[in-house]
Amino acid sequence: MNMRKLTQDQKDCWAIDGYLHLPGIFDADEVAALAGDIDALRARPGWEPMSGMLPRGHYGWVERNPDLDPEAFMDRRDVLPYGQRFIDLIDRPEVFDLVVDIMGPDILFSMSQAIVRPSTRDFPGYTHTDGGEALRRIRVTETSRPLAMKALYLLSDVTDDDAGAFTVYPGSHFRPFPADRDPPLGPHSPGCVQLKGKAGDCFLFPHALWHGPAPNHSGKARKTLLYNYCQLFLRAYDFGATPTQYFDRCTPRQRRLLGDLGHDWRPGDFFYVPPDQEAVIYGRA
Ligand SMILES: O=C(O)CCC(=O)C(=O)O
Repeated sequence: MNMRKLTQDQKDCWAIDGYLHLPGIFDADEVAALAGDIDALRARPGWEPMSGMLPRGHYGWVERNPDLDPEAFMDRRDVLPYGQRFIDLIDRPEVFDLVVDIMGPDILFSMSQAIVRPSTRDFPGYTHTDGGEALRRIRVTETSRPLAMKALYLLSDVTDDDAGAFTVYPGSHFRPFPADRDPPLGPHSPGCVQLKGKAGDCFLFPHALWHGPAPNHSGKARKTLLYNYCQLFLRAYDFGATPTQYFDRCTPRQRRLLGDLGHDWRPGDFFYVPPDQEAVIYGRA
């Protein structure tokens, strides 16, 4: 299968700024369908942040989001079980092909997430890297493949400042970053850029890039889907074990990305790749 490759301009953007803006991945119908899918998650059980009850960044099981208003805050992890559209987004060709071009074929799908950022004066935004405390202290070089990266899909237009934009510090994945300032650097600090985009656009960025949400004073909620990928020797963050329960709804490539190596687990797995890895990921299997 012929997979898409980064253009030279995209390679330069990735190498220098550390992110890519891919406009128009979804058309208006698909945006509406996915936004509807996200709205429907609120009433269903799942993983959501448990502020104050668990270490920061951990999630707890809830029977439903406390607020059923589709414009209210929501941060739902592991959206794959909720529907085929969420599963099929794992290897959406217009985006996944570029992920493979950037990361190589020996990768896992590590995490999915649906976030709604309401319009509010109470949330100032924040800046962080992904992958927690450990990955924050690892910087790969310009010529290295990333350890992990993310696709952020916008399901709302973000055309103004402080409308819940995804913000980045371009190039920060290659530089020491003053992460210990008090107050911490955030979406209004020098060097931070609020990325504008339309519903249906996607942003790609490595976990090592300093980034985060801007405040949202726009009067409407900003909805996003986030899909993460990591090198095969790392691990997925959404599952304690390979999520076989929805394998019957996955293609062979999707199953491989979810950790199905084609045999029961044995030591050496994920460290050395299965012989058919490239054929499966490049879609020839
Ligand atoms: O835009 C958001 O709401 C969060 C995005 C982000 O910071 C992340 O995916 O780590």
